[in-house]
Amino acid sequence: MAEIHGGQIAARQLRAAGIDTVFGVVAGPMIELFAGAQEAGLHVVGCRHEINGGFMAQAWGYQKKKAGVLIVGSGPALTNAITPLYVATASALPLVVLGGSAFGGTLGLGAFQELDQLALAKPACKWTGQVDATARIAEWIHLALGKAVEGRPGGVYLDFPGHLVGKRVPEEQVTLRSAPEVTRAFPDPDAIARTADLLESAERPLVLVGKGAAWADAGPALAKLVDLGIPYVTSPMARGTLPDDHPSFANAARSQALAGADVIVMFGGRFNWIFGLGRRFASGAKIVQVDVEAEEAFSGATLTTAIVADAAIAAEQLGAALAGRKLRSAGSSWLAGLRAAAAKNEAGAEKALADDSIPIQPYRLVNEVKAALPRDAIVIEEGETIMGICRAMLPSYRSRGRLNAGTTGCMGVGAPYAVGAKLACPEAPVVAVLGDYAFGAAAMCVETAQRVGAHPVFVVANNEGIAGHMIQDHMLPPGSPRIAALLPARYDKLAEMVDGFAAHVERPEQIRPALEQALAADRVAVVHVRIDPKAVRLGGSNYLQ
Ligand SMILES: Cc1ncc(C[n+]2csc(CCOP(=O)(O)OP(=O)(O)O)c2C)c(N)n1
Repeated sequence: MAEIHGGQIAARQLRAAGIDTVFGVVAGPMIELFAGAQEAGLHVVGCRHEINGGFMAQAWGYQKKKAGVLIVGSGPALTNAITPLYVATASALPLVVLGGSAFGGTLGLGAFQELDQLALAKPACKWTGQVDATARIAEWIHLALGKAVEGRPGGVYLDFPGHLVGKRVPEEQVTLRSAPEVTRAFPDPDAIARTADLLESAERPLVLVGKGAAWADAGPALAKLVDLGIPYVTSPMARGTLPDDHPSFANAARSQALAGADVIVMFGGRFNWIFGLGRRFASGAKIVQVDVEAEEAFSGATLTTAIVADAAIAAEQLGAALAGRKLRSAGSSWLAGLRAAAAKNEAGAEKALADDSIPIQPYRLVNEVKAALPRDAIVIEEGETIMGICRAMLPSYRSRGRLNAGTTGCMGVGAPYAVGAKLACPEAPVVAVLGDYAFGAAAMCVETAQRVGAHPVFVVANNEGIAGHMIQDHMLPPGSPRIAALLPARYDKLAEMVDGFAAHVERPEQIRPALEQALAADRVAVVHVRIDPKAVRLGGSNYLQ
């Protein structure tokens, strides 16, 4: 009777669920899982740190609309995976961590890497489980993959007690599970009819778009709504769900839009700090929220109605309900006023965008990236100063094509997100504009990227520190040792280290050719741009808004 070990069972279930790529750092007691995955023909991406692997996996999963899978060993390997689990859950990205833990039979005695891994993972996860028998591994993986992607996506941890991993069981005892068809949540027709009436009679309607709408691929359905002349504002990562050159796109007049609207319909986003905790609206404004989770109805925003539904289906039905009706706001000055405000806000940065100075000003760098950016690019931005400027200035035209520090503002996500996204979408140009701190926090991803044949372009905006020298010079004691300012290191050397494409840029006119060569290089690319350490973003911090 043929016997198979736990790693082979896991790999077969992953394969059956349509997972062809997994991420991880090879470690005990999970070596059999890596071996099983390779034997089953999965692409196993060996990462340089579990935190990077967890971010790669969640970006891969977000692009593929599947669970991103990270395999880690016990003890410190698992603690390293807690941050990506927390980020995945907070940012609603699909991640499954399969973590080995110490062998049963020795627990309590100081076993190697002994740790209550489930307890540690729990607050960072939407679901946790622990394998209780080798023959049930397929079933546990089936559960974990489903929990990560259904409802609101998030982080899931499945613990593998070490002694169950290498154990062999007769093949007949193993049953692979197949995923059920999960229908998408349809909205209450009555609530849709009432929301359509609200939008029809609104003087200043506004649509808000969150990452749930991107996950639901709601762009075409949302277009039917905003094409009626309704302005819309997106969360930073929902950019591109509708192309940013849509005439109703109002992110550049976001404050005016939020404060001025009298009817707001939110699709797939949460009223957390990213939308001002739901407190930025005019008093008396009517707010309808469409979300797959009913509990989201209770937040800082005072809702008129919460519609529990898939964002694409709700948008489609709302569009159908409004077809042929004339909105009261049509032809009014509401959309035109926001467009004018957006143009004025954008004009405020015009001089900075064209600045010829040396050292290079960050707005000029971002303007050059914008000019070189292919329309189908996946764009990633990270840092404090540079992320804020990219968010304001770089467009997105592709659904799920925008990734950044997200709900948790976590630094160190940008480089691994770029690798994970590139592995999921090899045909897409992937451009990650990262601060020097942000890039440095995950810089070994350059080696991983080159080794696994994922070739993003990393643009390192080097202003020599955390928010350049701003914090060091103005917020820390004068003359104190440098803790926020960093050395003017040559990060392009990291690309040279692995025979990637490296460019070092100090003058504005060198930026575009370097970017164009990097995009065409077919190797991992680091375009290192020295920018003014004293330069700040117009308009203040990303996190204190
Ligand atoms: C994991 C984590 N640690 C620390 C911070 C605090 N923090 C916010 S922005 C930032 C770095 C910004 O510097 P850089 O990436 O060089 O971009 P710049 O602001 O200089 O453009 C840090 C450390 C954080 N957000 N996340």
